[in-house]
Amino acid sequence: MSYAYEVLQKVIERNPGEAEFHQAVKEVLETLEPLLNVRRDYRRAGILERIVEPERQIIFRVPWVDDQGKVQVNRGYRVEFNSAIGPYKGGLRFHPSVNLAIIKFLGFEQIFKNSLTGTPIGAGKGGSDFDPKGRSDGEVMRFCQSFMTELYRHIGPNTDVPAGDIGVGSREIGYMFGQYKRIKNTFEGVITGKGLTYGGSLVRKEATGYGLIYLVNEMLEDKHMSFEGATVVISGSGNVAIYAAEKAMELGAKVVTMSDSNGYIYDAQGINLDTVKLIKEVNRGRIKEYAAIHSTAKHYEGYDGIWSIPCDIALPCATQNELNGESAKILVKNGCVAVGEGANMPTSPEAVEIFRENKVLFAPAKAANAGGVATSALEMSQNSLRLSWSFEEVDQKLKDIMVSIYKTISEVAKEYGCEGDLIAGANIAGFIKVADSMLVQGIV
Ligand code: NDP
Ligand code: 2IT
Repeated sequence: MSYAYEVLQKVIERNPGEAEFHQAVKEVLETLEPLLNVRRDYRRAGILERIVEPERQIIFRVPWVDDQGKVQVNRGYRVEFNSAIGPYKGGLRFHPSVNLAIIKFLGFEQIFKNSLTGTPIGAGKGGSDFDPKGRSDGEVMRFCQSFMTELYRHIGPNTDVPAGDIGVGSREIGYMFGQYKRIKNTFEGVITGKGLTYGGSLVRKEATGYGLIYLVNEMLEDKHMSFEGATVVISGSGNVAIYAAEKAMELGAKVVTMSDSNGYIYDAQGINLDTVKLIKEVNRGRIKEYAAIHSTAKHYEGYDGIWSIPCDIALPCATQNELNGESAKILVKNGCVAVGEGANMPTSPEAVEIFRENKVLFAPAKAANAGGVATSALEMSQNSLRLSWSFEEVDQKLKDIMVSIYKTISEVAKEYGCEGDLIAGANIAGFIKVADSMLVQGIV
């Protein structure tokens, strides 16, 4: 039995019911085989056994009072997965579906993603099953304050630096930062994605979406293709989706869809992003409202149908496993040539296999959406320096990082005998740096 397979079996036995975590671990371990065949030292040092076990997992009660005066209780999580190359770093997700399996899959993926950025950040993830949708600002503030009243003791600018993810944007970051500062009586860069007036970085808001397009653009150019004139299907209508659409349009693409958990809009003329920003960022509304404003668009219930819209490039930017095998077949049939994962693990294993068989270019999440956390690392640098870089400066650094990630993962894939397989390239390249750091730090 191979070392990777043995460890995977142990992970499944030891963490029953954690389907998303099993899925993420399986994908990584499977692709590491060519590396493990030449690096026998990893086995003796128990690197795999250690890397799949979080260094620390914190689960806590989050009580708060709603606008009716009723006490509500949510569950908070922070999984501090790996600190071999830097302080734990990764977002917080507030969504009713959040559970330990989801936070662990996200934290595990973060290890390799953060390593790929080339910045000194370890990996963590957290969040809560709290649903900010439909809650007043006051309720969101009281929830965030209660969440941070426990979380503050586990984090710090050199220990663990959270940020946003689904359901956590600038409003939530502001409330959490305020509470941390109040409890600790210290103004420090403990969280990223902060507002520009109190230590945030320019480009952080745009970074994940822009970074996705920078990386996919490199992948396309490698095959003498580009975004110019391409039809693009994007799912989601949150932070990642909006800024992916913005940059894709800037490069000459026509983005024809966006979605939320209720359904999707299709505008054959090309999406008007100002309208989307107004609906989602200003009014916190639903994507359905777009079709009432633009007569060229139609709204469809359910989110699977979005993948039946013909396109050249598909960018899933909503959530995990949103693109399944059936949808992948339809995309291929309709002539889709490239897929870039803006969300974390949005493509199911069956769908990945279909893209592989049909030679669809595939940019995996760990590389493709690393621009967000990379720019968080740039925010940390600016906080340490007590400086703020210009938009152009941060954007250029982000672009350089994404280009370098693409180069690294395609070269490493080639080096380990799987040319063109960017999933293997990303997993192997991300893994080596962390594993080698663990090797020399003793058994910890
Ligand atoms: P947002 O909360 O800003 O937006 C999330 C979007 O996805 C919304 O349109 C939301 O619709 C939709 N969505 C969420 N859950 C589901 C679901 N179960 N089914 C269908 N649609 C859903 O989050 P982000 O844009 O920040 O995050 C999107 C993805 O990108 C996530 O996978 C996240 O982990 C990943 N990511 C984010 C980074 C960041 O910097 N923000 C960095 C790297 C990755 P609705 O409003 O109906 O819930
Ligand atoms: O999945 C991710 O990389 C994020 N949500 C961003 C994490 C961060 O620390 O900026």
